[in-house]
Amino acid sequence: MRRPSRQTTLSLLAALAVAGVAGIATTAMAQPAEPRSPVVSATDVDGDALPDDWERNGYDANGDGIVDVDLPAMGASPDQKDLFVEVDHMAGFLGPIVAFDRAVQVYATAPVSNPNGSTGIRLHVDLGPAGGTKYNLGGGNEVPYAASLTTSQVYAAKATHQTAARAAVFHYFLYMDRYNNGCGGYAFGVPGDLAIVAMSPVCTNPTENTWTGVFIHEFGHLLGLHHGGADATNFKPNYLSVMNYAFSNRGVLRADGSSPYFGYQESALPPLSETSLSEPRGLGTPSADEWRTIYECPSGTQTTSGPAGQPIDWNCDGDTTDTAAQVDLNNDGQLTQLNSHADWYALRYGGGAVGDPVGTALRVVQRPGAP
Ligand SMILES: [Ca+2]
Ligand SMILES: [Ca+2]
Ligand SMILES: [Ca+2]
Ligand SMILES: [Ca+2]
Ligand SMILES: [Zn+2]
Repeated sequence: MRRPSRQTTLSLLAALAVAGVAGIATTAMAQPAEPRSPVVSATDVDGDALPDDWERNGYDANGDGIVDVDLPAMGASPDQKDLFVEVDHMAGFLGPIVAFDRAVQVYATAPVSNPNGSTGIRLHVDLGPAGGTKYNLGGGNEVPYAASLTTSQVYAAKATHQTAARAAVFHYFLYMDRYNNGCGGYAFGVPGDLAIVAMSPVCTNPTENTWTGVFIHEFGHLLGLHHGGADATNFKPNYLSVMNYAFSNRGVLRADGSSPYFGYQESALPPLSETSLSEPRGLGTPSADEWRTIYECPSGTQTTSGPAGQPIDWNCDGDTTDTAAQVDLNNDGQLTQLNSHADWYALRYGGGAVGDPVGTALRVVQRPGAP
């Protein structure tokens, strides 16, 4: 249902990633249900899916008294949210380290609160030796080069290059040349523990923003976010998140023109009804004035608004006074209600094997009232 004009406004990366979306569902359905009995409970005060015991004493995967993954030595604590990511790469495909600096900053400034009274999520990046002193937690490594990997080869790479004990703690990214002969980012599971970034010069020319956006976008999938937050509806103008393809490569646009935001949306904005749009309302709340949004005119032209709490010319007729405009703002061929989402408070930290001890089926439980 996409008009040709849409494709011309998308970067190649995003266009290719569209193809990946269907694959995510297919992949997820193809996975057998995880065996989860007997279920053992462990407390997780900070709600990051890593049991307090691991964060306090380290994780001893086989119970031999030797810590296999020393979480506290790597900076974790049981009273603040921690996210661990192991990043392996093919030579030449890791991208700029500054993209990881920017990601660390985005999570550090997340609005989520912690039991220790702080806000923010500590992102611990393990690139191995490629990360120098800053991002080397001893697990990241270079993997053998291959021009393109299939899905089963990606799963095999994780199994080969990440230890089982670490898989209970670290999400896993593989930076590689091409995936199924294409480029883009791809998350295997929403939520999940495995994603790839395939930025081959054969089919894309990523900027620092692209490298930053693709990592945070794919990590968002691993943390349970879809392209519309809780739903898969893409390009919603009231969804100001790097999960939205309108912002995944360029970031969410700030009204004052300063650097775009490569993160997730904090508060849900009011819904937009595409059958009866009020232009004077804009995005319906003064807090939206901090941002500009992107929507599609009836002509098929992608348009950027002014401060989005102000009136917006949804039907692109030159005024901002229409009170019942009908416009397919996200160009999905339907007039529906578009719902926003409070991303940061909905993150699921325990995707895939993260938080589950090797060979057992521990289910982490949060204390009542834990964030
Ligand atoms: Ca924890
Ligand atoms: Ca923690
Ligand atoms: Ca108008
Ligand atoms: Ca629509
Ligand atoms: Zn995506």
